[in-house]
Amino acid sequence: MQPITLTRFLIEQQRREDSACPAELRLLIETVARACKTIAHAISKGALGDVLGSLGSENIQGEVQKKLDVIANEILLDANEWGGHLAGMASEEMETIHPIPNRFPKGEYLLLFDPIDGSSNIDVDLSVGTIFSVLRAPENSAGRDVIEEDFLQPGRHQVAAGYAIYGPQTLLVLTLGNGVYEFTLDREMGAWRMTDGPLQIPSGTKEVAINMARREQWSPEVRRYIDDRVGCEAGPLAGQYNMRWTASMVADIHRILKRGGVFLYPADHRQPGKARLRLLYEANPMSMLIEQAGGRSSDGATSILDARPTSLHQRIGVALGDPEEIAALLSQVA
Ligand code: FDP
Repeated sequence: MQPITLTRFLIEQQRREDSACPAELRLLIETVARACKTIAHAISKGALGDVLGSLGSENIQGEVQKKLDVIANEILLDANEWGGHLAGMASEEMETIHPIPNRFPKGEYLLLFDPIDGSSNIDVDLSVGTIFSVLRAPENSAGRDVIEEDFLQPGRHQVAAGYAIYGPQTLLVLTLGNGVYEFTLDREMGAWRMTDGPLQIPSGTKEVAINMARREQWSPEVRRYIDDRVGCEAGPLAGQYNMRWTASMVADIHRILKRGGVFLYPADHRQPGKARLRLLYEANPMSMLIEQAGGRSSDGATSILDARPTSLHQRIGVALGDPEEIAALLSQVA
């Protein structure tokens, strides 16, 4: 028998007595998943589809936009605008929020996304992904256009989060707040089929993902934690740990969900507020997935899911993965 489809999984979630998946959310997730299929198709064309390379423009973060960043952003906007499930969207690639235009019916959800995460990998045929987060629009936004403040909710308020990973297989990894499930794209049938879940991060895996080239930005505590594991010659942990860094958060987090270990992108301890990863559409959805799979998230002080956002493109220091590794990291800080 074939594994169940995403559609069936979502309908079964909707039918549960303690359902956290009303029909509108189900349709929204189906729409995002459909858009990810379209993105996967565009990526797979590569040079033949003229989708590789840069556009010469910069996004709000001051980063050079790849053609696929813009293509994927458009695909997600077009797919989600007219369905009636959303009040607005926000994206890494757009300076301001995108309220649903008045010509379409509006719904009660907000969708935030990073259309292509790990963009530096696109042109060299390594894994990239799409990350998404779903929030409920605040009650006081009913009857008016949503504004940026409506999106500034802690990650704990997310009602769904997930990513698609475009790698050797195309996968969708999803949580609705009761476990994490993996679906593989069945290209012949055009369906997402469940291939794993509920995922539980394997404990005790001695793998660390961090960009060692940023060492000068790390606090003394992060340096100690890393030096004990991958820089040590004689300490008690010598020779036990391995390093992995793909420069694609989706790929690194997927490996941790499946195989264990820890992912770090610390804030720059020399400049308060300076960090690499974006809170609302990168750190929050990944933290929800990691915590739902038995892992832990931390910004160095609290769970990332409790961080209070103050702006749409805010950045944050990130530690995600095996709870024992996060505890070991935090014990350096205490
Ligand atoms: P990218 O900007 O290429 O989309 O989103 C930030 C991110 O990728 C993460 O996916 C990745 O983990 C990180 O940046 C890569 O950072 P480095 O350039 O420091 O390797």
